[in-house]
Amino acid sequence: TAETSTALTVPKTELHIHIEGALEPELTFACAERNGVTLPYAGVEELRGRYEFSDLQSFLDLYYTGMNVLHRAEDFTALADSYLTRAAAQGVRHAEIFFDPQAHTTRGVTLETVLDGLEASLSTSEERFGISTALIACFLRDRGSAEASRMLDELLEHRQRIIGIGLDSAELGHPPGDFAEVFSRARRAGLRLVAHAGEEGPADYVWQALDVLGVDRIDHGVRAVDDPELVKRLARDRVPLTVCPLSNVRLRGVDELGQHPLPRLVEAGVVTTINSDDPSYFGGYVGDNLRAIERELGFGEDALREFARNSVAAAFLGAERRERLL
Ligand code: ES4
Ligand code: ZN
Repeated sequence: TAETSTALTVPKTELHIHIEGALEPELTFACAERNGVTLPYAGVEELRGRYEFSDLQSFLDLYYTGMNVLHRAEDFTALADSYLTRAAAQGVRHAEIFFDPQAHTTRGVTLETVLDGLEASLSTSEERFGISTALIACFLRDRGSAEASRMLDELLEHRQRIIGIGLDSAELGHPPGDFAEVFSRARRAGLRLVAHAGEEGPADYVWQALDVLGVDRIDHGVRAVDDPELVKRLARDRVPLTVCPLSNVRLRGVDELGQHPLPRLVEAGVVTTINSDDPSYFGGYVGDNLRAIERELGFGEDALREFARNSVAAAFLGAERRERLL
């Protein structure tokens, strides 16, 4: 039953969750009301009804529009609390949470407001929800490397508030190699590095993320299955992939869950982890993703536990917390 399924009960670490993608329609409307924003939807059900996507860009359009209701620090606090509440209900014990600074600063919300708001929730996540948390700031690759470089300067003024940087948004035409200088500066500042690659983009973008950026993990990476040499490299070097099965289906990266490349990656010995990406938009939180692959791809209890162990191993954690999660 749902109550006892391993998918729900196994202690989980989540490594690929965009906090702005945890914005549920109810909170969108609540923030709109208190901030005097008029939404082009009659209500929660109409908004949720728009969550039908043909590709990554069709999702991003709605995602960036949705977050326009986030203005004050309290809005970001409520967003993080909403995520923690749902994640705790699905057994999450540790979460490394992405946020998109440029999606806010470019519309007049300061980095400080975003960080203050998120931290007001996350700084007590362990006491309140049993979930340790850390923040990863992602650059919007479609806005280019010059803007990313300026945002890194600003982030470095808050160096101690984030554990790493990432690279997200529209992938095609925006290869990782463009961000070589930004990532090398971040590395020198002691930040951990991740990048979305091989979500819609080709296997070559995964190679660039590895060889040019030197990332610690690849976000998505599913297109690696098109390149046997790349699969071998990922397996040999134990580079973790943060796979998001329901996201790939909703954004039409795969036709249906039963066709997902995850089993091929696992079979080839690639270290894979299961994550929710944008849980409000893609039909579920991390436990829902695990239940879906259990049902549609036939992964059993041992496999689900292995995904959870892989996530703990791939997390940017100190030895003490890591031990407690195993
Ligand atoms: C994202 Cl699914 C996905 N891909 C790329 N960038 C993103 N930002 C938020 N969700
Ligand atoms: Zn993502």
